[in-house]
Amino acid sequence: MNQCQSSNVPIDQEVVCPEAVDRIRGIISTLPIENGWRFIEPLCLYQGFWCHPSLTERIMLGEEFFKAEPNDIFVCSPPKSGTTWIKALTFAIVTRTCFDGSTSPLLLKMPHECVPALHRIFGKKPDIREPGLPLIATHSPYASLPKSVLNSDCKIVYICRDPKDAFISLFHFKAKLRPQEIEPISLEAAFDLYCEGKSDFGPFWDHILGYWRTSLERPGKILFLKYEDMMKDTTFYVKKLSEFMGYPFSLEEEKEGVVQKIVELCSFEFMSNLEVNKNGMLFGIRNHQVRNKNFFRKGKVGDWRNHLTPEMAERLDKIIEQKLAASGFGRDWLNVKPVLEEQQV
Ligand code: PAP
Repeated sequence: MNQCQSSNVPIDQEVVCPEAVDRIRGIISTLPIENGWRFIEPLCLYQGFWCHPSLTERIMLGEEFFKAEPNDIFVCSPPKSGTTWIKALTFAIVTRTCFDGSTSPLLLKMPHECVPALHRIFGKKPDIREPGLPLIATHSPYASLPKSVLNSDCKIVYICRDPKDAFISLFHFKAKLRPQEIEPISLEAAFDLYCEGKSDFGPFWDHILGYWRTSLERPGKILFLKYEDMMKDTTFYVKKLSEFMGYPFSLEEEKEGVVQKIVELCSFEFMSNLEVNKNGMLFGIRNHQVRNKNFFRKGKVGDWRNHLTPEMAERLDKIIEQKLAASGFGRDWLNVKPVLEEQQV
């Protein structure tokens, strides 16, 4: 046992090297701060990404101390891009032989409680893994993942979403969590910050590109998914996910409709109507309580049209075009279709 390990440590106390925690807090206290969102905590800039200090602490601890197992599967995403959904799907896929549709823990626990998140609890528990479950979720950018994850063969599932919808989802979520004594930020001011890359785990374009580029270099390592594609053909992507994760459906399972049952169990309509997701609570940043229902707002593609002006959409589209589409990706998120290409067809 080295100095950073201890036995019999109660859950919910810092168990990773206290010296490391002090050192990391010292580093965080020197980072640039952004408080424009006027939220429970400001954002700090770590390794080129903005993140709440309490989460940055977990990310830094994870980078240094988390030991990936070869069978671990990391479920990664920028915020508000389908995390809850992909957690439910991956959980349902890997646990399907233990539970059926009437006994799944997803019926009683919110997906965030079923799949542990590195950036929330690492350092609070001796081992954040749930027994028998290979899944660990995080919003960490690719380069800030624990070194053992980057250097091992453990797999990564990544989901992202049209930033216009991800922004609207984030704006509504933060508005609901804001303590009453803090004055709300306007949609316009939040949008400016988002476009400047100053949002949770932003800049969104660098978050996406980190995983996208690695998925091209190491396709066996990262399965790169988009919310919109998954909405269009969930069945196809559930099969793809299960194959990638090493839990393929047998022909018999397919005939018995197991895939379809998972699709339905994890659907927005079904999940958002479960008692736990309507009335349950989670602990969020600094132990602020978050209503589970806040993770289930509309679950639609293109809701941004109800909130962004054409000018705002165009501004974000330009960023998508310059930062993402130029790297060969994300073109289908652009509101304005490329005229030249259409004329040539
Ligand atoms: P997180 O980053 O805080 O975990 P995340 O789950 O990534 O949040 O994003 C929440 C969005 O996913 C919400 O989108 P909206 O605000 O545009 O409605 C939420 O409604 C949507 N969502 C949650 N569960 C599902 C689901 N089962 N299917 C499809 N979309 C879902």
